[in-house]
Amino acid sequence: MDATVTETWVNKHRLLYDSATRHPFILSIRDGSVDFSSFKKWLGQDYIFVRSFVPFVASTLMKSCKERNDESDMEVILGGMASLNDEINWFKKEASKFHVSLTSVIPQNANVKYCSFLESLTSSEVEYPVAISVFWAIEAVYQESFAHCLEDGNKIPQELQETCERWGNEGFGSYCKLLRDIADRCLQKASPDVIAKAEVFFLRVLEHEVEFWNMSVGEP
Ligand code: HMH
Repeated sequence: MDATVTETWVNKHRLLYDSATRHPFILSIRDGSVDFSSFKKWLGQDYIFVRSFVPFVASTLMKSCKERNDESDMEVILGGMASLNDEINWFKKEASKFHVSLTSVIPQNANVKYCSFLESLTSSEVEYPVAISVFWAIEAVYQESFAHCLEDGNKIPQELQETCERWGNEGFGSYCKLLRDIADRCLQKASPDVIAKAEVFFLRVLEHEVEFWNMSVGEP
């Protein structure tokens, strides 16, 4: 069988894809050498990110409803929204465990940039195949990163086990696969222009993800 569009992208941009999914921060969680102050920084910043991810996902849900497509698309995206609701509560619980005050987190540059990128994609001018590809890519980076942490031979610190399982668990993996199937189905029907645009945005996601991890390990 021919490779799907997203398979082609991942293979073509393998180096960048790996730098997003095998970042030193992730590798340090896996081998247990992670610096807890980096983890706490990531936690506070990601809470802000997730809050701005919600309107983006909502806009993608609207786009999916307007398309004449498989009814199950809407359900998959709605399920994603529901898990973001859980995620927000999980961040609050986790932050109190690590004594991170979520109300006083100052969004860092990389985060601000990533959030405004997401905001620009909420526009109704942005085509559904583009939005759904971006949605898939964002979720897939976390899924692949944390699933890698959980692979055999890990030395994940006990306190971070739950974090890794949140995104690395099999259920989240199947959800990402569903998003990917939707993206591939839409891309298959899309015009060459839209496919090219979606690829560019896929690369932007990967770049933003690398910057986000960099921000977590960086100073201050
Ligand atoms: C930065 N990317 C970032 N944060 C997340 N929580 C996800 C992806 C996945 O939901």
